[in-house]
Amino acid sequence: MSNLTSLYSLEGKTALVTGGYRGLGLSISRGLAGAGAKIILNGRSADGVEAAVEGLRKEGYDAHGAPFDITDEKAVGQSIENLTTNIGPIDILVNNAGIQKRHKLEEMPVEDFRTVLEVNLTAAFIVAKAVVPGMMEREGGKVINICSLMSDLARPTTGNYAAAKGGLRMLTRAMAGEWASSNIQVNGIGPGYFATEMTQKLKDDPDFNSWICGRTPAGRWGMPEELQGLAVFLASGASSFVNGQVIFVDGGLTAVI
Ligand code: GCO
Repeated sequence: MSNLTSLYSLEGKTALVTGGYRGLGLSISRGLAGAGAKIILNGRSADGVEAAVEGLRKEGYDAHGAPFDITDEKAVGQSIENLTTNIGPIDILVNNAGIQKRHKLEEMPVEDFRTVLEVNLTAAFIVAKAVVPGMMEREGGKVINICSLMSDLARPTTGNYAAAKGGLRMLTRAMAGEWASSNIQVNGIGPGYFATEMTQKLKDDPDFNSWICGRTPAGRWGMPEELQGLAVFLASGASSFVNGQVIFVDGGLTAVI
């Protein structure tokens, strides 16, 4: 294996991907597995996690399931302890899980604001807080926070999501600042518009689809596999001196007005 190829290898590494059983999380999980990582897929749906694990195993990957509620600090702590004992220490954490509850702000139930912040932002803190002590003991690790184009830009009806993803961008910087000295690199990925379960209704809307294709310099929606290369880079030794950055994978959308 050439030195450069080994730089991107995840052989011998274990990655936990929250919300990793579907959508962008599953695509990222497949990319990390393809680079050699042992993959642990998290999700609230035990059936969904099991199906995704079976699928990755059929593709020849070393995949495991971990259905737990990432917003429940006690459940997270217990799950991370069990995973470390039964599968091995977690070298790579991808905080991917996220939900949307779209409303006009003035009509948004406070509960929907709270829930989106809880899942998309606070949970990233809860899971990282449970995983990072082990990384510190082993003097190294990787945390990848799945931010969004909405870490920088908002659009009507997504104020809770934009607030959460904007916070996640700053939390990424805060984590990087506090954990870099332990050789833990924390960075973010900011997806633009990708066709997933969460956005299918938007993509099926001719007016919205036309707007996004016009607003995005690449003139199209992203394909979930187009996140895999950056995920592998940020999870590997190739990014050992990259800290606190959010890199947008958005066809140029955030680069232009
Ligand atoms: C929306 C979309 C967006 C994107 C997401 C990509 O309602 O406009 O759900 O929020 O999907 O931000 O990162």
